[in-house]
Amino acid sequence: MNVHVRADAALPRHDWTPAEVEALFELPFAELVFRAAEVHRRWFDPAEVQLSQLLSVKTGGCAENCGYCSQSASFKTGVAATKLMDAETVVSAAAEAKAGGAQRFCMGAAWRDLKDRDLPKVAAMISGVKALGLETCATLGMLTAGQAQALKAAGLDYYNHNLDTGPDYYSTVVTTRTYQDRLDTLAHVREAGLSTCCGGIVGMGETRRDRAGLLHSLATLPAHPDSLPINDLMPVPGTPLAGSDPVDGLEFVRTIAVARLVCPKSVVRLSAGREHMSRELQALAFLAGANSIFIGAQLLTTSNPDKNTDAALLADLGMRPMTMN
Ligand code: SAM
Ligand code: DTB
Ligand code: SF4
Repeated sequence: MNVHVRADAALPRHDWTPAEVEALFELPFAELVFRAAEVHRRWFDPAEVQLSQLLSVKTGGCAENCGYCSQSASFKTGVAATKLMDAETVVSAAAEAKAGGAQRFCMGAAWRDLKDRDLPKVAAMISGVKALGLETCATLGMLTAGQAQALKAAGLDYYNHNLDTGPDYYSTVVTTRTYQDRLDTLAHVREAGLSTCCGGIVGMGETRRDRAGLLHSLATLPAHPDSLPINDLMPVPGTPLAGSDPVDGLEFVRTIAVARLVCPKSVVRLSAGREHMSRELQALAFLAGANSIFIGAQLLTTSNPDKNTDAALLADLGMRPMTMN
């Protein structure tokens, strides 16, 4: 392989075929991780990691039936439904997150779609968080084009809306919405000028082909996601997918590496699931191109490594918070 071929391999492409993405998964592990690490270095400082923190601003009682989710009203998971938090409560949680080192604050609501009646309160929390000097992210379910514009006007930087899995496995995971519904909201988000955060989950009983299908869908979007979260399923008792066979750690790292290769400029987040990963597995994921994590001991409803555990991990790996533009 000469230098020119390597440089080309790092350029973003939107014409990936499913077979090409599957072929990357089939590479010998060390070759795959090496290629991903090379591409990672072309666009990023590999010692830098972007730090986001989540808050569930409206928990539970959701009308969708996503088979992995603790917050669906369809499953008995013991997660109590709450009302939408007040903006002041959210802003003070964001201030704490900032003091703890978070760079981006992500507000999640267990909604199928955003209702216009909730927009003023959501806009107030977004502008309050933005005024703290944090990047803002929200994940509120489906949006209309007008709602995406209103969120942008309120100071929203990122909108998270995951494709979750490959198109062929989607209807096994959720039946109350379609892949196309997700793609439509993502189009509204992009057209409003918001940055996109879009990825998926592994460990839901899907095949490698489905994982490749997810990454193929992401890599062939009109614009690659700005942030690309790869979640390892947090199994929640009471949800249909809680008993799925866990994905092997090396296969998880392969998924991160392929994400890095097919979306070279995306910030790939080693997202949910770090709680049950060894330090060594997380280190491999960083080597394979992950450069973002959620910090804080709570994700939305499930747990995440605490502050001291993560501080020690990043110090031992010689990693530091990503420089912000
Ligand atoms: N209701 C909105 C939606 O679904 O778009 C926003 C919140 S939802 C909880 C955000 C994302 O979290 C989901 O798309 C899914 O990818 C991820 N997620 C939810 N439950 C999870 C779990 N148990 N393990 C891993 N990821 C999960
Ligand atoms: C994403 O991809 N993962 C985050 C965020 N986007 C909203 C959510 C993870 C949730 C894990 C399960 C829970 O805590 O309920
Ligand atoms: Fe609702 Fe989002 Fe959970 Fe699906 S993932 S049940 S849409 S909160």
